[in-house]
Amino acid sequence: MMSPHSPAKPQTDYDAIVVGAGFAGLYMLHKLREIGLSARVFETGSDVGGTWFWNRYPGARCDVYSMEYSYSFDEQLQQEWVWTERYPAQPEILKYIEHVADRFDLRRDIQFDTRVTAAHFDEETGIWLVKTEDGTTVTACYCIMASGALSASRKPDFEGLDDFGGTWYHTGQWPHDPVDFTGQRVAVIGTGSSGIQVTPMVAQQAANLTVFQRTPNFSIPAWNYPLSNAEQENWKRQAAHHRATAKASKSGALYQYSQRSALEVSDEERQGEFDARWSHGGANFTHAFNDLFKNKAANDLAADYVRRKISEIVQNKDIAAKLTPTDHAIGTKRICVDTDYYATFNRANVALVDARATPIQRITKEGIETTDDFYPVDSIVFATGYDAVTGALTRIDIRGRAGKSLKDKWSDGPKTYLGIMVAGFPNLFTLTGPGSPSILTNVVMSIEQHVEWVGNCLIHMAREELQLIEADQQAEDEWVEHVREVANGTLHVHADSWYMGANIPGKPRVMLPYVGGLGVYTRICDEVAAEGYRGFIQSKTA
Ligand code: N01
Repeated sequence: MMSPHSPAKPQTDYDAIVVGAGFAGLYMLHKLREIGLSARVFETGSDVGGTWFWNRYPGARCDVYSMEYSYSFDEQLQQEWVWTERYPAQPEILKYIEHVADRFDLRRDIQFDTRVTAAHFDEETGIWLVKTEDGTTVTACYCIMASGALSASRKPDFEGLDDFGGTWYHTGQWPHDPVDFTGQRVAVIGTGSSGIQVTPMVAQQAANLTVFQRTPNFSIPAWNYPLSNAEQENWKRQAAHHRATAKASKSGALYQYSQRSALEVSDEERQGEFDARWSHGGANFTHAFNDLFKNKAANDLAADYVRRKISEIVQNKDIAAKLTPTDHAIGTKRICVDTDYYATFNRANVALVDARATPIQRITKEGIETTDDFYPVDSIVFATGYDAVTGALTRIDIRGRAGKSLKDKWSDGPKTYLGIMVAGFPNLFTLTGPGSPSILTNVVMSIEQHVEWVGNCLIHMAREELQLIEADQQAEDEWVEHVREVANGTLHVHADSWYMGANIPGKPRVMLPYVGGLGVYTRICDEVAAEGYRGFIQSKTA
């Protein structure tokens, strides 16, 4: 605990403004209260939840186990909450987040239905002026961005969409009332994690469904199941151990990380390992050997295994061939986890269009026109993804010293120190920002690490009577170079993925998250703090 009014602090409306009330913003608010700071959270949505507030599409489900995709900071919360399935569905995650908001009485400091449009640093006073859509400006010492890595949804600018006579949806902005596709002709555009989840669900309702696929993706079955009390209680008994193991791991999750190369084992052993991982389900598959992300020959063996599975599941040979990924190494685009995705293409009411061979030209009043055909539809589901990691930040007019905008600073790729602060932007924190492990991990663990690091940093500032903390330019340059170097040692950099910014026309081609792993990253952050916040400029006055 510290005094909320350390002598270094100027007069402001709040000590801290937090942008976003998802997993990150809620824990940040709780942490700020705990250390005695006043805070206001601004949230665009009408309630808490962030990603899980918006992604209400049928089939929306997390691909990290429910027991792990939850906060660990409060033991009672962790012990009391009961999950019902191995992988939690969106309504259950949202219910959990709402429960957390109630339990810690968080809503009273959150202003909903409020979009932040600008955040400007005033060099003279050393405070942040944060502006919301209704024109209000509030001031704070600290501006903490908890705006999410996958929150700036992206609907490609298809010509003619405004003329479409039916209804269209984006998976990331799904209506609150359930959508009924019964009897309809429906198109799903996009076959990433969202498209792969929504497709089997829509197929069960629609009269016919046409999936427009530009790039086939690798997907591993989830084999979701109801969690038994015994499994859950057993996990909870060992929660402390499980959480510590997850936090020290590469992905912040309890995968079985193999120590063997795929190239050093016999064909039988390799087959056995892949079979076991496939039957187990989920992203654990990509950890079957320790070189799948680094060595193309090793990766090809895993990719070929999944390709064979697709050809076994999908009955029509032409459709199976179209669904088979060939242009990227498995895992270098985010691996998908599905329930019945490939098998859905065996249904008589489902068709697949290769939107790379015959791209979508325009949308008309009646449907979708490709270069060689026309598809009449009543509804379109855009599962076309996000301006990931940086989009939610650059859509806000954030300005640091000398009025320099973050968007301009990042015009040739995001630059941060540790993914959490930016040179020239004092007292601005970016939770799970670019250059941190964020969405390459079980993001709740990454969020907890960031929130706790920021909390300790603010305690340090109060103790030292500091007004400002800011990434040093050289430290930032070195971190950016380190992030680049680690990424270049992996196959990730060869894929046209959203990790690489490749899904947004004109976005610089940079590996956005830090690939070094959560455990390694946490150690680096802890060392930096232990060395008196090495690489940060700290000042007592503005
Ligand atoms: O988005 P995506 P997402 N014409 O960017 C296609 C997390 N998540 O919402 O690959 C035709 O992955 C695009 O094609 P291409 C998870 O981290 C997790 O599915 O660019 N198609 C691609 O197929 C995930 O990775 C969960 O060639 C067009 C698709 O749209 C991240 O969110 C569930 C197109 C976009 O795929 C984003 O996933 C859901 C065009 N003009 C999401 N433009 C779970 O936990 C784009 N596409 C399970």
